[in-house]
This record gives sequence, C-alpha cells and structure tokens, in this order.
Amino acid sequence: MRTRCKTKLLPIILLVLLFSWEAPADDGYELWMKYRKINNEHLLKQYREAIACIIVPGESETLRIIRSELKRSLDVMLGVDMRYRAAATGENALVIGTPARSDIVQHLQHEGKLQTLGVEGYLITSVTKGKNKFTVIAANRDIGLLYGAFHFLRTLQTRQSLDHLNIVSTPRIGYRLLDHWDNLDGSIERGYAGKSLWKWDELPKKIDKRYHDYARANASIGINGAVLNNVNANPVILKTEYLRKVSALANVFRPYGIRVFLSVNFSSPISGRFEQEGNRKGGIGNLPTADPQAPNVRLWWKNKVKEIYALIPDFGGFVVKANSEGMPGPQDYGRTHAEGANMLAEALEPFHGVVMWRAFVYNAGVDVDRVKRAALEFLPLDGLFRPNVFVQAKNGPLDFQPREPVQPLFGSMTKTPMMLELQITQEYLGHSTHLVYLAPMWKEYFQFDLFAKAPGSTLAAIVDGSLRNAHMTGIAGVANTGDDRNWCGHLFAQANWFAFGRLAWDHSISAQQLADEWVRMSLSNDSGTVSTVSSIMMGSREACVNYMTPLGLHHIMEVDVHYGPGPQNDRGREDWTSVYYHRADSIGLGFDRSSAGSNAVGQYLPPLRSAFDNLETCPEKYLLWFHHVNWDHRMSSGRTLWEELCVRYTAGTDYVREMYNKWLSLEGAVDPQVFSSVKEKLKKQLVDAAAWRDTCLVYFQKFSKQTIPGRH
Ligand code: BDP
Repeated sequence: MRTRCKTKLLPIILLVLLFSWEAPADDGYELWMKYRKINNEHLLKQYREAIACIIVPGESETLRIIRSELKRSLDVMLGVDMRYRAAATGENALVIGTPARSDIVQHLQHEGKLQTLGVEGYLITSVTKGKNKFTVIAANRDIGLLYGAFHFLRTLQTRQSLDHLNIVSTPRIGYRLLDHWDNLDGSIERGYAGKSLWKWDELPKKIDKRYHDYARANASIGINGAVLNNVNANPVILKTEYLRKVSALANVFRPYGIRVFLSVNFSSPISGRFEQEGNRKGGIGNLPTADPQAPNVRLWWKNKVKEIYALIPDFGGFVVKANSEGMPGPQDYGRTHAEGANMLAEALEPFHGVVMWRAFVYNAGVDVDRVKRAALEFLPLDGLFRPNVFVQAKNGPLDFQPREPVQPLFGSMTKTPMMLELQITQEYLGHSTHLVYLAPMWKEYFQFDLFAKAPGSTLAAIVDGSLRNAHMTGIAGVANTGDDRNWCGHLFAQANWFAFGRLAWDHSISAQQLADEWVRMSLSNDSGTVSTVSSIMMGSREACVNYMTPLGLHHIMEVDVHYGPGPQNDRGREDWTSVYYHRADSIGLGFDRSSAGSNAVGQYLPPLRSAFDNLETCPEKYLLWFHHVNWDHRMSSGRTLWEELCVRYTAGTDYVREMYNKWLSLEGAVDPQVFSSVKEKLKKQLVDAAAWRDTCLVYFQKFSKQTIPGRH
C-alpha cells in the first residue's frame, strides 16, 4: 500500500523538482566565457540557420581546443547538439580553417584576403556557394583560427547579427603579456585574489585543470605570453627542478598560443642565499661574481639559456628588475643597465628570446625628484642596447597611481623598443575591494600625446611601433589573478583583465565598447542592465581619482599596503612618504616640478614642456603633480584651489554612492550571488571613499586654514 502510494507520487515529485531547479549560482569561475541560452527568438533562428553544422578540417591540439570550445558554447547558446562535418554537405555551415586544409579558405587566399593576416590575425566572412551560406573563419595559422573562433563566439554572446560579416583582425602589438608577480611560496606580491595559480609543489607531475582554463581565458582576449614569477625574482626559479615545472606549464599553454617567460635575478650565477626581503642578493650558481663583463658569468648565462631552450623550445625570454628596490644589477659591478641587458640578450639571441629590462629605477643619488630618475638613467643609454632588448617602463614616471602623466622616456627614447607596463592588479586603486574599471585610464594613457615627432605621437603609436617603425613591440599587464574561485577577487576586476587583453590586441577599441561587451558576456544581455552597469563602470576610475588623489595629487596612501589614505605619512624614507609628494604648507599644495622647481617638466618634449610648466596652461588634472599651487589660486571653475579640492573629494565619494544605488536597482536583474557579493564590496568602497575624503580634507585643512564646505 505504502509502496503504491510512493510510486504514484513519483512523477509529481519529479515535476516539482524540475520546475524548482534553477541554474547554479554564478561563482564567477567562467569569467566572460559564460555561454547562456539565447532567448531572443529572432536571433536564435538566425544563428541556428547560419550554423547548421561546423567544419574544422585537420588535426592539431589548437584545432581540438577550437572544436571543444565551439561545442560547449554553441550547444548551450543555440540549444542544439551541434554536429561536426568533415566537409560541406549541402547545409549552411561554420567553416574554420587555414588555406592548406580548406578549399573555401584556399579560395580566399587566392583572392589575396589572407595576405595581411600574419601569424595571429584572422578573417571572418560570409561566403555563398550555390544555395548554401558559409560563415568562414580563416587564418594562416591555427592560432589565428582560435582567436577568430573566440571573436565569433563574442559576436553571439553579445547578440550581434551574423549577416554580412566582414571582420579582419590583426594584433597591433606583438608581445601581449601578463606579468605575474607570483612568488615560489605561493604568495603574490600585490595580489588580492588568493594564492598563486601555479602549484609549484605539485608540478610537473600534477597538471591542475585550472591551468587550461587560465590559458583559455587569455587566448579568448588575445594574450600571448605569461611571465610566471615576481620581478623581485627568486633565483631558484632557474634551478633545473623548477625549469621542469615551468616546462610543464609551457606545454599546457602552447596550443593556446601562450609562451612562457621568466623574471630572473641578476645575481643568479653567484652562490649565496636569496631572501625575499632585505638582502635580495644571492644566487644558485657557484661563481664569486655576477659581473656582466666576466667571461665565466657570460658563459653561465649562455649555458642556463641553452638548458631552458632544451626544455622549452619556444621560451619567450627574461624580465629583469635590476638595481631597483634592493634587487641586484650590473651597477653593483660598475656596469650600466645596457651592459647587463646585453649580456642576457646575447645568450637569448640564438633562440630568438628577448630581454625585457625594466626602467623602474629611482636611486636617490640620481636626482632629488624621484619621478625624474628613470629618464635620467636610461636616456643616455638609448642606442646601446642589443636588438632583442626591450626597455620596459611603467605608464607613468612614478608608480601606477590612479592618475599620472605618461613617462617621458616613451617620447625621448627613439632607438630602443619600449615595452609598456600597465598594472591590472589594483595596488593603488582599492585592491580587489573597490570597483574601478581601468579601461578609461589606459585609454587616457594610450591617447597621451608625447609630441615625439609631430602632434599625434601618442603613447599608443609609440608602443605599437607605428610611429617609429619599431622592429618589435610589446605590452605587459601586471596580473590580478589568483586562486580565488572567481580568479580576481572582485567580479568587476575580471573586466580589467578582459579589457587589458582586448586593448593589447587593439588599443583603438573604446572603453565603452569593452564595458558593454564584458557586461553582456558576463552579467546580462538585457539592454537596461547593460547600460546601468556600464555607466557604473565608466565613471568609476575618475571617481577613484577624485576620492583618493584629485588634481594631480599622488602617493598619499597608507605606507606599504597602499590601500587607505595616509597624507600624514612622514616616515624617514623620504621618497616614499606622502609629505614628500604633496608638500602641503601654509601657502599651498603640490610638488613644484616646473622649471623653477625640480624641472621634471624639462623631460617632456615641446610643446608639452611649456604647457606643463605654465600654471595657466597645465591641465588641471596634473596641476599638483607639476606645481605648488596657492590655496587661493583660481581654478577654471571659478573656485579656489581649496574649494575645488573639497568639491573633488566630495564628488568622488558621491559617485560611489551613486554606483551603490544603481547596483541596488539591479536586484533580480543579475545573478543573486553576484548581486550580493558586489553589493557588499560597494558598501565597503563607500565607507573607504568617505574615509579618504575626510582624512585628506581634515589633514590638508591644517595647512589651508579654511573651512570645509558643509562642515563646521
Ligand atoms: C611597486 C610595488 C612593489 C613592486 C615594484 C615593482 O609596490 O611591490 O615590486 O613596484 O614594480 O609599485 O618592481
């Protein structure tokens, strides 16, 4: 009796379960590669008709990855069981191939359409043959096909029409790297999303599934290289045992078009003990010196490089932080940066490896003004580097502040390929707690005109090589990834990883477009939601500048952690303290870098030099960077400097409140788990922004002796 009753209820229970089942909560793991069912019937019909089957002729690891990506995405998005065909069979199809493997692509090649694609570029076009239409992704190499496949999926993810597709895409920059500041003990310097993704103790035996997903994510946005370890490099990374681990990672990354690179410690050839902090000198060799002119040192590096290439034939090269923040370098032996870089370059040259020699140096002996030091040290070396050396400089002359003018070296180093280093991890912009969309900031840097040749000598044109016909080009982003389930700590920090990759491929894409794409791919395709979220994102960086360091203020954050406000910080080490940078006194505020002051303006080329030098023509966003300005100075708004400062700090905080309220309006429109985690972070950001405003204004008020409007 009881059994019969249960049997009768079973279908009902199943039905209830079916209807109450919901999609699993979004934990952020899938990043922007979320493939949700398309619920726009019109588009769905169009997509299904256009892609009745897929043809990917040939065999390679990369082609296997393409097939599996298309299958997992299209099955879900189109709600079909997508079939693969070996060749055209009288149906509309998606054809993906190189000329050697596909007739249709060969035809395109004969028409000259693949000529400009190079190794990594691709073409997406519609071809009609008889009654059938083919959407064709064509490239010269398999890696171009993978990039093309991800572009195609993006078209669907962002719900665009497939009619009349005619896309030709090639990267503007050659080396597009993520720099991981990951230590061998699993910690990450300036990392805010857990521990390192690289499980050194498990490698090379155990290959974490996540390595594949990492590579997949990078390939989807066009990243083609990863520097695996911290620039404050532990020499142990070059021990054979570690090189085998690196080789295992390289094997995983290779079919995704990602080469591995390493940061190396200049002292590696010597014996001794390396310590992460304090004494950073010490190596893994047995030589008494690391002098780049010593024959046995040069030989040591040549042998080490040979060993690396035997294990990793497509190894990319070395990043070097030398004579900077306690790291060893050629100057320890009376040699120049060029001599140090060239020694490594010579060892790497036979294997086509490169050296990325960092210009992040600021030895106090060089000049009293820290922001001048890199240019003063490196400019005299222009022309002395071997051809496979990049000089890699951060975007600004100081250190990844919320806003800086561009590093003048980019304008004045004319003979050396300059690699641009951006920071994706938000060291100075609220870590993984603050929602700050960085694409508008990077666009501002890309569009910064250095007047190196004529007007229009933008940083972008210098970095992509078009201004000076550079023989190699590169860009690196200090990664914000870690082993947190959602990779980046803050869901919106994923947008920065995404935007970095897309801009490294094509810096001409607008920040707005990238925000829209990312929201559609990660959160929702509802147009109201897209515009609300992207409006939150688009103003978030300017808000951060306003609530932290408006009007050209810089480096006034808490010591070492670089998170909260610390304008009062006045700790012995002069060039790291806030008071050194803001110079507040009874007369005014700001660092005088005009020709009457440190003359940092002199490092810029005309007409920039005079524009910055003159208080009246200096853009207000850089005002306190270049000038010590009277509290009563009239700003373009008609307000005094003091009033303007108050207005900016308040505006920044108000914007965060607006972000928070806009986000609250999205309850029900985005995944509940995403909604609540972002809400909590925004709540904290609001508290932090107010703390920045209050701490800074109360502190500066001691000097201005004026009232803070709205307070008593
Ligand atoms: C500074 C960071 C420090 C890095 C250094 C660098 O605070 O952790 O090691 O830059 O880029 O901004 O070498």
